[in-house]
Amino acid sequence: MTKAQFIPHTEYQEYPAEEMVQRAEAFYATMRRRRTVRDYSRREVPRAVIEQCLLAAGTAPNGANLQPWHFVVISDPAIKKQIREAAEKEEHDFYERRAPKEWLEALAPLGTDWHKPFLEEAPALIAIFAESYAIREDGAHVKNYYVTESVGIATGFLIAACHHAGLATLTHTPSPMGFLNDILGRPANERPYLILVVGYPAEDATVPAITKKPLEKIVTFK
Ligand code: IYR
Repeated sequence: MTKAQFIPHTEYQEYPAEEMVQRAEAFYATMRRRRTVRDYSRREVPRAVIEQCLLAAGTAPNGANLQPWHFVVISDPAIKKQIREAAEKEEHDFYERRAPKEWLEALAPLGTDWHKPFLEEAPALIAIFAESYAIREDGAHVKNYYVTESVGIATGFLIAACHHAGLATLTHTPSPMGFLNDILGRPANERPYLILVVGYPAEDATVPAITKKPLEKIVTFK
C-alpha cells in the first residue's frame, strides 16, 4: 500500500471579505456572459490556448486522483467531416424517430435540429472520453471511481477556461456516440462523454433568447 505523503498548502490564498465579494461578483459577471454558440467562424484558435485550457481541466477534483479522462483535439478537416457525418446520422434518427415528443418540446426553445454544420465549421473539436477503467502495463484492469462526476467537473473547468480565454464553446452530445472510438482510434475502456466544439463565434452569430433561473429558484438556505 502506498503511504500518503503531505506537503504544506502554500498556494492557498485568502482575501478580505469585501474583496471576496468583489471577486465572486466579477467571476459571476464573466460566467454569465458565456453562451452556447452554434454559429462559428472558421478562424483558427491558437493551440497554446487550448493546451492551457486542457491543463486547467486536468486540475479538476476527481475520484482517487486517478484522472479518468482523455481529450482528443481535432482540427483536421477530414476527421471533422467524418465526425459530422456520423453525428448527423445519429441525430437525424434522434430528431425524426427516437426522440419522445416531450423531449422535442423541451428542445424547441433552443431551435436545434439534426443538422450539425458546426462540427465542420468550428476550428477545433475536443472529444472528451471518460476512462471507465484503466489498463495497467501488464494488461490488468484497474477500477476508476466516480468517473462520470470526475469527467463532468473537468468538462466544466474546460468550458470555463475556454470562456475565460475568450473562446466560445458548444457541448454536443450525439447519442449514441460510439463512432468516436472508431474514428479517433480510442480503446474500449474509454467511453465518449461529449464533444466540446471550440472557436470564435461567427460575426452574425445568434443565440437563443433564453434566461437562467434566479437564485431563489435554484438555492435553499437553511
Ligand atoms: N443531442 C441532440 C439533442 C439535444 C439535447 C439536449 I438535452 C440539448 O440541450 C441540446 C440538444 C443535439 O445535439 O441536437
